[in-house]
Amino acid sequence: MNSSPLYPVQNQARAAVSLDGLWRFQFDPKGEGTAAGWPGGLPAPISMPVPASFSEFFTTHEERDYVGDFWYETEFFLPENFPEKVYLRFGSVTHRAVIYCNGVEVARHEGGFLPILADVTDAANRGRRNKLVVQANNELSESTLPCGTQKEMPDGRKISKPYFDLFNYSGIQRSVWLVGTPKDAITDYSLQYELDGADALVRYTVEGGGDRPVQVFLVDAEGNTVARGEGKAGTLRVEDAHLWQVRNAYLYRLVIEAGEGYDLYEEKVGIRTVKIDGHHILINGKPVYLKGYGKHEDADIIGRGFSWAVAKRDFECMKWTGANCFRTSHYPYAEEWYQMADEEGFLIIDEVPAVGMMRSTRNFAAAGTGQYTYFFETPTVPQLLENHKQQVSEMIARDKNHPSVIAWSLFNEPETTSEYARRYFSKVFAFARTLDPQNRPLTGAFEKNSAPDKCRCYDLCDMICLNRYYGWYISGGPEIDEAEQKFRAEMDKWAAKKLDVPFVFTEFGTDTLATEHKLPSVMWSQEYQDEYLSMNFGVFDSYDFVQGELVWNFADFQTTEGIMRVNGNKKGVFTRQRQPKDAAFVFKHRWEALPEQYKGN
Ligand code: GCB
Repeated sequence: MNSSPLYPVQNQARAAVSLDGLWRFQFDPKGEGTAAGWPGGLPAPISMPVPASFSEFFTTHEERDYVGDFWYETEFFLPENFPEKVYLRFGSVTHRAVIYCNGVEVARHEGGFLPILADVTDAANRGRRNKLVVQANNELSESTLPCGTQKEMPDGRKISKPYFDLFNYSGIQRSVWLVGTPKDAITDYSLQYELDGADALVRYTVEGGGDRPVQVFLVDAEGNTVARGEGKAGTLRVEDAHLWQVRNAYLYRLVIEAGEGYDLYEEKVGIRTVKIDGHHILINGKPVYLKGYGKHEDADIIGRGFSWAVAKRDFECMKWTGANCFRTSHYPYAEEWYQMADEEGFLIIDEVPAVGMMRSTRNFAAAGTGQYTYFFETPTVPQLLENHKQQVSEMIARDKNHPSVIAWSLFNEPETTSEYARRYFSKVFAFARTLDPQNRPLTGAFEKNSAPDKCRCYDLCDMICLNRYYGWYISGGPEIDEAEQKFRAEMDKWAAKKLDVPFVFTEFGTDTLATEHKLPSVMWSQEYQDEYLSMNFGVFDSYDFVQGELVWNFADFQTTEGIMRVNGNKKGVFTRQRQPKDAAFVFKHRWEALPEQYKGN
């Protein structure tokens, strides 16, 4: 049960109490908290909102850019009549955590973007207030995901040196729940779909519930039970099934009961199939062209903290441009994003935090030089592989039942040109292939050195995702015609390989300041962003095997400081405040006009 991936629900058998709110917080730069007894309570805490990244609240460099151990603390009341098993569930703690309840260690977890479940049935006291303390740490290394390092400054202070282009936001960035379940709770379920004429077959398996009889009900949007199954595995036939369609979602409610009301779990599910067929991505047997964004969880003040309000605005902006898809670059997002995508009929390429697998502070810069950094040749690799596999398995366990998830991205821009990389990723892919009951396509995003004649890993993928910046990092501004020639030369090489798989552009874009206009255009102006886009569209439209375009990025976002970043990455189609740049209108115009099954025949 400690690893149940199920999202908390509240019903007659279960309790779910939100612990979000104002917690207490303390930095521990010398890492002395554990020895000093902090698991039992923090000596000099300040207040800290949960969920949120801690960085954006502070007014000093030392606090905003803090690297090392830091602690959170709160209390929770556990009612006498709470269900028998009691858990704390953190949507995530970035990047690693040890959880203490009343001074007793109840869980530890590596990885900052997936849930932590801590069994506190024994450690927590009923009818009393209980102390909850979290020791967190946000250091980066080459054996954990995402990859990076830190630098020690002359005064002993550490600063973060990510090998990736996003600010190393940390903290309790997602919701925390106190969860109660019966002792033999339902711990997991999986679904597989097959269409049979107008009907759908829904194969299910259920875990947990002890020896109690299990019943499964599928309830339609009007509340009618349309199918019922008995036992921990079975097949439901849904007559005249109402399919979950792209940007036209229909959700049923799956209700699982163990014993006579002993445990009850329910969640919204969508009936749809996903398949790759040659160059096409098929949803319910019909080709779909992916239109949308690489995103980040990133906003003013809350940093990478989850906010329903920000998510709502983002979906409204994405829908307004006619998008149908986004990639959770470069880490699994808060679960609520997937719930909203399920409701809105959005497609998600779900990505593990395998970013920075190239030795460079910001891998886009290394990509420019083309220098080999021996990343997969070092002694840290076995540990990194273990962590990578762990996060792939936790991500697929968490997200497998969302109809919105159509593919798993197992990396972003690693160094893929060596035999070492091939060996490494062969293991990651072989492992991932054993995990998803729906066998969704596996992919990863390749940067420009993963060229058709150099990459050793592209054939591991069911769908090839390319991040390309011809006209920005390569031959930008007045050289844009040359950029197009180089771009087409690369695409011709891919075409010559006659690979029978879809290609999707998971990144392309230009940094653009929302304040800059210039005629004729210059790089960084809104006019240049538009010209760059129309050159890119021309290339995409020339190759049938290109089956999607996810622009980088949905919105401007925070990064580490550097000469190529103006208070962050400005490749947003929207500003960080989610207002449109001119490019948003360009996308709206194009995507609304593209036929639903563009390049589908
Ligand atoms: C990339 C990375 C992404 C960066 C982007 C950029 O290739 O995947 O994380 O933010 O380029 O803007 O340079």
